[in-house]
Amino acid sequence: MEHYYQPEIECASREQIRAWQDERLVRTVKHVYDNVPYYRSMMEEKGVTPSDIKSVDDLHKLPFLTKDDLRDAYPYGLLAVPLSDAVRIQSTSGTTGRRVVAFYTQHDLDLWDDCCARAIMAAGGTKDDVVHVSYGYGLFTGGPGLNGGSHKVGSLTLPMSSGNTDRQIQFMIDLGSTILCCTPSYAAYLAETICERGLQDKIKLKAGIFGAEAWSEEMRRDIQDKLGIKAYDIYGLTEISGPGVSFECSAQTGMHINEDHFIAEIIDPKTGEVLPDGEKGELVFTSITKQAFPLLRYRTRDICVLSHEKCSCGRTHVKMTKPMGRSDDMLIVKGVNVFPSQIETVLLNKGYPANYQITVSREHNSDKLEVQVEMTPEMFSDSLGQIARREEELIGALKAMLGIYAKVQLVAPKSIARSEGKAVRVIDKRNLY
Ligand code: DLL
Repeated sequence: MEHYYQPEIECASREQIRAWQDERLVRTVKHVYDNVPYYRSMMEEKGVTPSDIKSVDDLHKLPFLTKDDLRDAYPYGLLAVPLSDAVRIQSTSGTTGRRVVAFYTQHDLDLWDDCCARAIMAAGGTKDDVVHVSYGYGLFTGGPGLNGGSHKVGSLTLPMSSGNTDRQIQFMIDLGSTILCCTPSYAAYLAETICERGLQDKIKLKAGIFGAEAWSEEMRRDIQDKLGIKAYDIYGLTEISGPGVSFECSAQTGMHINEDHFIAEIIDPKTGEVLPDGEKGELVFTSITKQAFPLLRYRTRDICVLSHEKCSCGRTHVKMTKPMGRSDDMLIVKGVNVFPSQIETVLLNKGYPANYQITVSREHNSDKLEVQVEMTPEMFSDSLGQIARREEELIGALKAMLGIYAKVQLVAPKSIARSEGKAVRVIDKRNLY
Protein backbone atom coordinates (compact mmCIF):
# COMPACT_ATOMS: atom_id res chain seq x y z
CA MET A 1 0.00 0.00 0.00
CA GLU A 2 1.29 3.43 -0.93
CA HIS A 3 1.75 5.76 2.05
CA TYR A 4 1.49 9.53 1.73
CA TYR A 5 2.37 12.18 4.27
CA GLN A 6 0.18 14.91 2.75
CA PRO A 7 -2.02 13.19 0.11
CA GLU A 8 -4.13 16.32 -0.47
CA ILE A 9 -0.95 18.04 -1.66
CA GLU A 10 1.01 15.15 -3.14
CA CYS A 11 -1.91 13.97 -5.26
CA ALA A 12 -3.46 17.39 -6.02
CA SER A 13 -4.76 18.16 -9.50
CA ARG A 14 -2.53 19.98 -11.99
CA GLU A 15 -4.90 22.99 -11.81
CA GLN A 16 -4.55 23.10 -8.05
CA ILE A 17 -0.76 22.84 -8.18
CA ARG A 18 -0.66 25.58 -10.77
CA ALA A 19 -2.90 27.83 -8.68
CA TRP A 20 -0.60 27.38 -5.66
CA GLN A 21 2.44 28.12 -7.78
CA ASP A 22 0.97 31.26 -9.37
CA GLU A 23 -0.02 32.77 -6.05
CA ARG A 24 3.15 31.82 -4.19
CA LEU A 25 5.46 32.95 -6.97
CA VAL A 26 3.90 36.41 -7.06
CA ARG A 27 4.21 36.66 -3.27
CA THR A 28 7.84 35.47 -3.23
CA VAL A 29 8.94 37.85 -5.99
CA LYS A 30 7.49 40.77 -4.04
CA HIS A 31 9.07 39.51 -0.83
CA VAL A 32 12.61 39.38 -2.27
CA TYR A 33 12.23 42.63 -4.21
CA ASP A 34 11.16 44.45 -1.07
CA ASN A 35 13.66 42.84 1.30
CA VAL A 36 16.80 41.91 -0.62
CA PRO A 37 18.72 44.77 -2.29
CA TYR A 38 20.80 42.21 -4.21
CA TYR A 39 17.64 40.90 -5.91
CA ARG A 40 16.19 44.32 -6.42
CA SER A 41 19.26 45.45 -8.35
CA MET A 42 19.39 42.21 -10.37
CA MET A 43 15.76 42.70 -11.35
CA GLU A 44 16.27 46.38 -12.09
CA GLU A 45 19.16 45.48 -14.34
CA LYS A 46 16.83 43.22 -16.32
CA GLY A 47 14.09 45.83 -16.27
CA VAL A 48 11.62 43.65 -14.33
CA THR A 49 9.47 44.73 -11.41
CA PRO A 50 7.19 42.56 -9.26
CA SER A 51 4.15 43.83 -11.18
CA ASP A 52 5.51 42.08 -14.30
CA ILE A 53 5.22 38.71 -12.61
CA LYS A 54 1.57 37.69 -12.51
CA SER A 55 1.87 33.92 -12.85
CA VAL A 56 4.25 31.06 -13.63
CA ASP A 57 3.99 32.08 -17.30
CA ASP A 58 6.06 35.15 -16.43
CA LEU A 59 8.84 33.19 -14.70
CA HIS A 60 11.12 33.45 -17.75
CA LYS A 61 11.27 37.23 -17.30
CA LEU A 62 13.27 36.86 -14.08
CA PRO A 63 17.07 36.74 -14.12
CA PHE A 64 18.87 33.51 -13.28
CA LEU A 65 20.70 33.16 -10.00
CA THR A 66 23.95 31.19 -9.81
CA LYS A 67 26.29 29.84 -7.18
CA ASP A 68 28.55 32.80 -7.93
CA ASP A 69 25.77 35.15 -6.83
CA LEU A 70 25.50 33.23 -3.59
CA ARG A 71 29.23 33.54 -3.06
CA ASP A 72 29.16 37.25 -3.92
CA ALA A 73 26.38 37.81 -1.46
CA TYR A 74 28.07 35.75 1.28
CA PRO A 75 27.21 35.74 4.09
CA TYR A 76 24.06 37.82 4.60
CA GLY A 77 23.48 39.43 1.20
CA LEU A 78 20.52 37.22 0.20
CA LEU A 79 18.91 36.92 3.61
CA ALA A 80 15.31 38.02 3.10
CA VAL A 81 14.20 38.37 6.75
CA PRO A 82 15.61 40.22 9.77
CA LEU A 83 18.39 38.27 11.42
CA SER A 84 16.17 37.92 14.50
CA ASP A 85 13.73 35.77 12.48
CA ALA A 86 16.37 33.37 11.16
CA VAL A 87 16.94 30.34 13.38
CA ARG A 88 19.37 28.10 11.48
CA ILE A 89 22.02 27.94 8.81
CA GLN A 90 23.22 24.99 6.79
CA SER A 91 26.13 25.08 4.41
CA THR A 92 27.45 23.19 1.44
CA SER A 93 30.45 21.00 1.85
CA GLY A 94 33.63 22.39 0.39
CA THR A 95 36.00 25.08 1.22
CA THR A 96 35.95 28.34 3.12
CA GLY A 97 36.39 30.33 -0.10
CA ARG A 98 33.49 28.66 -1.84
CA ARG A 99 31.09 28.05 0.99
CA VAL A 100 27.45 28.68 0.38
CA VAL A 101 25.30 29.47 3.40
CA ALA A 102 21.54 28.97 3.43
CA PHE A 103 19.23 30.40 6.11
CA TYR A 104 16.00 29.11 7.62
CA THR A 105 13.22 30.56 9.73
CA GLN A 106 11.22 28.14 11.87
CA HIS A 107 8.61 28.09 9.10
CA ASP A 108 11.31 27.14 6.56
CA LEU A 109 12.54 24.29 8.78
CA ASP A 110 8.97 23.02 9.13
CA LEU A 111 8.40 22.90 5.40
CA TRP A 112 11.77 21.24 4.83
CA ASP A 113 10.86 18.60 7.41
CA ASP A 114 7.54 18.08 5.61
CA CYS A 115 9.37 17.46 2.33
CA CYS A 116 11.58 14.86 4.00
CA ALA A 117 8.58 13.30 5.74
CA ARG A 118 6.97 12.84 2.32
CA ALA A 119 10.13 11.06 1.15
CA ILE A 120 10.17 8.74 4.16
CA MET A 121 6.50 7.85 3.78
CA ALA A 122 6.96 7.29 0.04
CA ALA A 123 9.58 4.71 1.03
CA GLY A 124 6.95 2.98 3.16
CA GLY A 125 7.82 4.67 6.46
CA THR A 126 5.25 5.03 9.24
CA LYS A 127 5.37 5.91 12.92
CA ASP A 128 6.15 2.27 13.68
CA ASP A 129 9.48 2.46 11.87
CA VAL A 130 12.98 2.86 13.26
CA VAL A 131 14.74 5.35 10.98
CA HIS A 132 18.51 5.04 11.03
CA VAL A 133 20.02 8.33 9.79
CA SER A 134 23.65 7.88 8.77
CA TYR A 135 23.97 11.06 6.73
CA GLY A 136 26.37 13.52 8.31
CA TYR A 137 24.92 15.93 10.87
CA GLY A 138 26.14 19.48 11.26
CA LEU A 139 26.46 21.99 8.43
CA PHE A 140 25.61 19.28 5.84
CA THR A 141 21.87 19.11 5.22
CA GLY A 142 21.59 15.31 4.96
CA GLY A 143 21.41 14.45 8.67
CA PRO A 144 19.26 17.35 9.87
CA GLY A 145 16.85 16.99 6.91
CA LEU A 146 16.07 13.30 7.26
CA ASN A 147 16.09 13.65 11.05
CA GLY A 148 13.38 16.31 10.89
CA GLY A 149 11.37 14.31 8.38
CA SER A 150 11.51 11.21 10.52
CA HIS A 151 10.24 13.16 13.54
CA LYS A 152 7.33 14.48 11.50
CA VAL A 153 6.39 10.95 10.46
CA GLY A 154 6.63 9.97 14.11
CA SER A 155 9.19 7.23 13.57
CA LEU A 156 11.81 6.44 16.17
CA THR A 157 14.82 8.36 14.88
CA LEU A 158 18.42 7.21 15.32
CA PRO A 159 20.67 10.26 14.76
CA MET A 160 23.73 8.14 13.97
CA SER A 161 25.56 10.57 11.67
CA SER A 162 28.21 9.07 9.40
CA GLY A 163 31.22 6.87 10.20
CA ASN A 164 31.98 4.28 12.86
CA THR A 165 30.66 1.34 10.86
CA ASP A 166 30.89 -1.16 13.75
CA ARG A 167 28.63 0.99 15.89
CA GLN A 168 26.24 1.59 12.98
CA ILE A 169 25.78 -2.15 12.47
CA GLN A 170 25.51 -2.87 16.20
CA PHE A 171 22.72 -0.28 16.63
CA MET A 172 21.04 -1.48 13.45
CA ILE A 173 20.83 -4.96 14.94
CA ASP A 174 20.11 -3.99 18.59
CA LEU A 175 17.42 -1.41 17.83
CA GLY A 176 15.96 -3.15 14.80
CA SER A 177 16.42 -0.28 12.33
CA THR A 178 13.93 -0.61 9.46
CA ILE A 179 14.82 2.35 7.21
CA LEU A 180 18.38 3.37 6.45
CA CYS A 181 19.15 6.91 5.27
CA CYS A 182 22.68 7.61 3.99
CA THR A 183 24.68 8.18 0.83
CA PRO A 184 24.49 5.30 -1.66
CA SER A 185 28.23 4.72 -1.41
CA TYR A 186 28.01 4.36 2.36
CA ALA A 187 24.97 2.09 1.99
CA ALA A 188 26.97 -0.12 -0.38
CA TYR A 189 29.85 -0.22 2.09
CA LEU A 190 27.54 -1.09 4.98
CA ALA A 191 25.89 -3.79 2.82
CA GLU A 192 29.24 -5.28 1.93
CA THR A 193 30.39 -5.30 5.55
CA ILE A 194 27.12 -6.85 6.76
CA CYS A 195 27.44 -9.62 4.15
CA GLU A 196 31.11 -10.26 4.92
CA ARG A 197 30.25 -10.72 8.56
CA GLY A 198 27.28 -12.95 7.74
CA LEU A 199 24.86 -10.67 9.59
CA GLN A 200 22.11 -10.43 6.94
CA ASP A 201 19.67 -12.43 9.07
CA LYS A 202 20.13 -10.17 12.07
CA ILE A 203 19.11 -6.91 10.39
CA LYS A 204 15.49 -5.83 9.93
CA LEU A 205 15.93 -3.15 7.26
CA LYS A 206 13.13 -2.94 4.68
CA ALA A 207 13.99 0.28 2.84
CA GLY A 208 16.77 2.75 2.23
CA ILE A 209 16.66 6.43 1.25
CA PHE A 210 19.87 7.21 -0.55
CA GLY A 211 21.02 10.42 -2.21
CA ALA A 212 23.39 13.40 -2.13
CA GLU A 213 25.51 11.89 -4.91
CA ALA A 214 25.07 10.13 -8.22
CA TRP A 215 24.46 6.38 -8.19
CA SER A 216 23.66 3.92 -10.92
CA GLU A 217 20.87 1.33 -11.32
CA GLU A 218 23.55 -1.39 -10.93
CA MET A 219 24.48 0.05 -7.56
CA ARG A 220 20.80 0.13 -6.60
CA ARG A 221 20.42 -3.56 -7.47
CA ASP A 222 23.58 -4.47 -5.58
CA ILE A 223 22.46 -2.69 -2.39
CA GLN A 224 18.90 -4.04 -2.67
CA ASP A 225 20.11 -7.62 -3.12
CA LYS A 226 22.70 -7.53 -0.35
CA LEU A 227 20.42 -5.93 2.24
CA GLY A 228 17.10 -7.37 1.04
CA ILE A 229 15.55 -3.89 0.91
CA LYS A 230 13.93 -1.51 -1.56
CA ALA A 231 16.28 1.43 -2.25
CA TYR A 232 14.80 4.87 -2.94
CA ASP A 233 16.58 7.85 -4.43
CA ILE A 234 16.32 11.30 -2.85
CA TYR A 235 17.57 14.57 -4.28
CA GLY A 236 18.16 18.05 -3.01
CA LEU A 237 20.66 20.81 -2.61
CA THR A 238 21.56 23.07 0.28
CA GLU A 239 20.64 26.24 -1.58
CA ILE A 240 17.06 25.08 -2.17
CA SER A 241 16.69 23.65 1.39
CA GLY A 242 18.47 20.27 1.38
CA PRO A 243 17.27 16.70 0.82
CA GLY A 244 13.63 16.29 -0.13
CA VAL A 245 13.42 18.78 -2.98
CA SER A 246 12.43 15.59 -4.80
CA PHE A 247 12.12 11.94 -3.84
CA GLU A 248 11.32 8.56 -5.31
CA CYS A 249 8.07 6.67 -4.82
CA SER A 250 7.31 2.94 -5.11
CA ALA A 251 7.56 3.15 -8.93
CA GLN A 252 11.32 3.88 -8.67
CA THR A 253 11.23 5.69 -12.02
CA GLY A 254 12.34 9.20 -11.15
CA MET A 255 11.81 11.60 -8.29
CA HIS A 256 8.68 13.67 -7.63
CA ILE A 257 9.56 17.33 -7.16
CA ASN A 258 7.63 18.97 -4.33
CA GLU A 259 5.91 21.40 -6.64
CA ASP A 260 3.91 23.17 -3.97
CA HIS A 261 7.28 24.51 -2.73
CA PHE A 262 9.54 24.53 -5.79
CA ILE A 263 8.95 25.38 -9.44
CA ALA A 264 11.24 23.41 -11.75
CA GLU A 265 12.41 24.43 -15.22
CA ILE A 266 14.80 22.78 -17.63
CA ILE A 267 17.03 25.11 -19.61
CA ASP A 268 19.69 24.84 -22.25
CA PRO A 269 22.84 25.40 -20.14
CA LYS A 270 24.52 27.30 -22.96
CA THR A 271 21.77 29.67 -24.04
CA GLY A 272 19.52 29.78 -20.98
CA GLU A 273 16.50 29.01 -23.19
CA VAL A 274 13.68 27.14 -21.44
CA LEU A 275 13.26 23.64 -22.91
CA PRO A 276 9.99 21.71 -23.26
CA ASP A 277 9.04 18.73 -21.08
CA GLY A 278 11.03 15.62 -21.93
CA GLU A 279 14.16 17.43 -23.11
CA LYS A 280 17.45 17.04 -21.34
CA GLY A 281 18.97 20.16 -19.83
CA GLU A 282 19.96 21.99 -16.68
CA LEU A 283 17.54 21.97 -13.80
CA VAL A 284 16.53 25.38 -12.44
CA PHE A 285 14.54 25.88 -9.25
CA THR A 286 12.46 28.69 -7.85
CA SER A 287 11.49 28.28 -4.22
CA ILE A 288 8.06 29.77 -3.58
CA THR A 289 7.34 29.18 0.09
CA LYS A 290 10.55 30.06 1.87
CA GLN A 291 10.92 33.12 4.05
CA ALA A 292 14.61 33.43 4.93
CA PHE A 293 16.32 32.31 1.74
CA PRO A 294 13.98 32.14 -1.25
CA LEU A 295 15.90 31.68 -4.48
CA LEU A 296 14.48 32.67 -7.86
CA ARG A 297 15.53 30.69 -10.93
CA TYR A 298 18.53 29.10 -9.27
CA ARG A 299 20.73 27.19 -11.70
CA THR A 300 21.54 23.85 -10.08
CA ARG A 301 24.05 22.77 -12.79
CA ASP A 302 22.47 19.31 -12.58
CA ILE A 303 21.48 17.88 -15.95
CA CYS A 304 18.23 15.92 -16.08
CA VAL A 305 14.85 15.46 -17.77
CA LEU A 306 11.38 16.30 -16.40
CA SER A 307 8.28 14.22 -17.00
CA HIS A 308 4.61 14.97 -16.32
CA GLU A 309 3.53 11.43 -17.18
CA LYS A 310 1.00 9.85 -14.84
CA CYS A 311 2.71 7.90 -12.06
CA SER A 312 1.43 4.57 -10.73
CA CYS A 313 1.85 5.79 -7.14
CA GLY A 314 -0.92 8.35 -7.53
CA ARG A 315 1.31 11.37 -6.93
CA THR A 316 0.80 14.15 -9.43
CA HIS A 317 3.95 16.20 -8.92
CA VAL A 318 6.36 16.32 -11.86
CA LYS A 319 9.16 13.77 -11.87
CA MET A 320 12.84 14.38 -12.59
CA THR A 321 15.24 11.68 -13.72
CA LYS A 322 18.34 11.00 -11.70
CA PRO A 323 20.85 13.73 -12.51
CA MET A 324 22.75 12.61 -15.63
CA GLY A 325 25.75 14.85 -15.15
CA ARG A 326 26.61 18.44 -14.38
CA SER A 327 26.97 21.51 -16.55
CA ASP A 328 29.95 22.65 -14.49
CA ASP A 329 33.02 20.73 -13.41
CA MET A 330 32.02 20.11 -9.79
CA LEU A 331 32.87 16.64 -8.50
CA ILE A 332 31.24 15.03 -5.49
CA VAL A 333 33.89 13.01 -3.67
CA LYS A 334 32.92 11.22 -0.46
CA GLY A 335 29.88 13.45 -0.39
CA VAL A 336 32.02 16.59 -0.50
CA ASN A 337 31.70 19.10 -3.34
CA VAL A 338 35.09 19.55 -5.00
CA PHE A 339 35.95 21.97 -7.79
CA PRO A 340 39.13 21.27 -9.78
CA SER A 341 39.86 25.01 -9.60
CA GLN A 342 40.26 24.71 -5.81
CA ILE A 343 42.97 22.11 -6.31
CA GLU A 344 44.65 24.29 -8.91
CA THR A 345 44.64 27.26 -6.51
CA VAL A 346 46.47 25.22 -3.88
CA LEU A 347 49.05 23.97 -6.38
CA LEU A 348 49.78 27.40 -7.83
CA ASN A 349 49.98 28.97 -4.37
CA LYS A 350 52.60 26.41 -3.45
CA GLY A 351 54.70 27.21 -6.53
CA TYR A 352 53.83 24.21 -8.71
CA PRO A 353 53.24 24.57 -12.44
CA ALA A 354 49.66 24.22 -13.70
CA ASN A 355 50.35 20.72 -15.00
CA TYR A 356 48.37 18.27 -12.97
CA GLN A 357 45.92 15.44 -13.29
CA ILE A 358 43.07 14.68 -10.91
CA THR A 359 41.79 11.10 -10.78
CA VAL A 360 38.69 9.99 -8.91
CA SER A 361 37.96 6.30 -8.51
CA ARG A 362 35.85 4.10 -6.27
CA GLU A 363 37.39 1.20 -4.36
CA HIS A 364 35.39 -0.93 -1.95
CA ASN A 365 32.54 1.56 -2.33
CA SER A 366 34.67 4.40 -1.13
CA ASP A 367 35.75 7.33 -3.30
CA LYS A 368 39.46 7.92 -3.83
CA LEU A 369 40.88 11.25 -4.92
CA GLU A 370 44.39 11.36 -6.36
CA VAL A 371 46.35 14.31 -7.65
CA GLN A 372 49.43 13.96 -9.78
CA VAL A 373 51.48 17.14 -9.98
CA GLU A 374 54.53 17.95 -12.02
CA MET A 375 57.50 19.36 -10.16
CA THR A 376 59.56 22.26 -11.49
CA PRO A 377 63.07 21.22 -12.66
CA GLU A 378 64.49 22.74 -9.43
CA MET A 379 62.20 20.66 -7.22
CA PHE A 380 63.02 17.59 -9.26
CA SER A 381 66.67 17.78 -8.18
CA ASP A 382 65.64 17.60 -4.50
CA SER A 383 66.38 14.48 -2.46
CA LEU A 384 63.71 11.78 -2.17
CA GLY A 385 63.19 12.79 1.44
CA GLN A 386 62.53 16.38 0.45
CA ILE A 387 60.10 15.27 -2.25
CA ALA A 388 58.23 13.10 0.24
CA ARG A 389 58.00 16.10 2.60
CA ARG A 390 56.64 18.22 -0.24
CA GLU A 391 53.96 15.62 -0.91
CA GLU A 392 52.95 15.63 2.75
CA GLU A 393 52.78 19.41 2.72
CA LEU A 394 50.50 19.36 -0.33
CA ILE A 395 48.26 16.73 1.24
CA GLY A 396 47.84 19.04 4.24
CA ALA A 397 47.12 22.10 2.10
CA LEU A 398 44.57 20.21 -0.01
CA LYS A 399 42.88 18.86 3.10
CA ALA A 400 42.60 22.40 4.46
CA MET A 401 41.05 23.59 1.19
CA LEU A 402 38.76 20.65 0.38
CA GLY A 403 38.09 19.09 3.76
CA ILE A 404 39.02 15.62 2.51
CA TYR A 405 42.16 13.57 1.97
CA ALA A 406 43.70 13.49 -1.48
CA LYS A 407 46.62 11.26 -2.32
CA VAL A 408 49.38 13.35 -3.87
CA GLN A 409 52.07 12.13 -6.21
CA LEU A 410 54.80 14.49 -7.42
CA VAL A 411 56.04 13.51 -10.84
CA ALA A 412 58.90 14.55 -13.12
CA PRO A 413 58.66 17.75 -15.16
CA LYS A 414 56.87 17.25 -18.48
CA SER A 415 55.68 13.75 -17.57
CA ILE A 416 51.93 14.54 -17.62
CA ALA A 417 50.58 14.22 -21.15
CA ARG A 418 49.83 17.57 -22.77
CA SER A 419 46.55 17.78 -24.57
CA GLU A 420 46.18 19.46 -27.91
CA GLY A 421 42.88 21.03 -27.15
CA LYS A 422 41.28 21.61 -23.78
CA ALA A 423 43.35 20.10 -20.99
CA VAL A 424 41.69 17.02 -19.51
CA ARG A 425 42.35 17.72 -15.87
CA VAL A 426 39.95 15.24 -14.37
CA ILE A 427 39.58 11.53 -14.95
CA ASP A 428 36.51 10.17 -13.18
CA LYS A 429 36.64 6.38 -13.27
CA ARG A 430 33.46 5.88 -11.24
CA ASN A 431 30.95 5.61 -14.13
CA LEU A 432 28.42 7.54 -12.11
CA TYR A 433 26.04 8.65 -14.79
O1 DLL B 1 23.61 16.71 -1.07
C1 DLL B 1 21.49 17.40 -0.14
C2 DLL B 1 21.11 15.97 0.07
C3 DLL B 1 21.40 15.35 1.25
C4 DLL B 1 20.40 15.29 -0.92
C5 DLL B 1 21.00 14.03 1.48
C6 DLL B 1 19.98 13.99 -0.73
C7 DLL B 1 20.28 13.36 0.48
P1 DLL B 1 24.59 19.53 -1.34
O2 DLL B 1 25.71 19.06 -0.50
O3 DLL B 1 24.33 21.00 -1.43
O4 DLL B 1 23.21 18.94 -0.85
O5 DLL B 1 24.82 18.95 -2.80
C8 DLL B 1 23.88 19.15 -3.83
O6 DLL B 1 24.44 17.02 -4.81
O7 DLL B 1 23.29 19.67 -6.89
C9 DLL B 1 23.58 17.24 -7.00
O8 DLL B 1 24.65 17.52 -7.88
C10 DLL B 1 24.04 16.25 -5.94
N1 DLL B 1 22.94 15.36 -5.56
C11 DLL B 1 22.10 15.47 -4.52
N2 DLL B 1 21.23 14.43 -4.50
C12 DLL B 1 21.54 13.65 -5.57
C13 DLL B 1 21.02 12.42 -6.10
C14 DLL B 1 22.89 17.62 -0.74
N3 DLL B 1 20.00 11.78 -5.53
C15 DLL B 1 24.29 18.42 -5.09
N4 DLL B 1 21.58 11.93 -7.23
C16 DLL B 1 23.24 18.48 -6.17
C17 DLL B 1 22.62 12.57 -7.84
C18 DLL B 1 22.63 14.24 -6.25
N5 DLL B 1 23.16 13.71 -7.37
